Amino acid sequence: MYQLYINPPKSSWSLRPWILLKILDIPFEPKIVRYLANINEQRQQFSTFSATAKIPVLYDNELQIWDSLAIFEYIAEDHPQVWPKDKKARAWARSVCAEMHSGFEYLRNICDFRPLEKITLTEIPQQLEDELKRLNTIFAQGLQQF
Ligand SMILES: N[C@@H](CCC(=O)N[C@@H](CS)C(=O)NCC(=O)O)C(=O)O
Repeated sequence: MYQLYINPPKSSWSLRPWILLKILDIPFEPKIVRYLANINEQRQQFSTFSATAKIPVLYDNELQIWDSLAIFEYIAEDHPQVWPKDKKARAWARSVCAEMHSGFEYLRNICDFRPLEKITLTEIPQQLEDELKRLNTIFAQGLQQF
């Protein structure tokens, strides 16, 4: 069975493969890890199971996959329902995932992932506004096309 190292309430990166496995009903063992106040200690601890000392990390027996998008692709090899069947829809889905994976810097930094807290912004910089618009476009396009 897969093992997935995650910190669910604190890490949006962790939630991505967790949601995927849950939605597709793929059995896995969650390995819950916690952030430490001392980042050096945390990295030392995380490096015992993660090549980058970051999470999420998936294990398939002794094989380690240490990046969320790589985890999706690895799971897709045995579970083709991860990506849409239709080639065009698949290309769109992959583009959106890659865009989210490597972009949205302002959203990520300004709207830090803290689902249990309310964050009040005193201003919305133009770059954040642009990223939010882009996000809305992606959702609208996806819903309309597929
Ligand atoms: N590109 C990586 C990013 C992983 C990442 O940044 N994880 C954060 C969790 S939110 C982390 O472990 N940070 C700890 C650190 O930076 O030392 C992925 O997609 O898995």
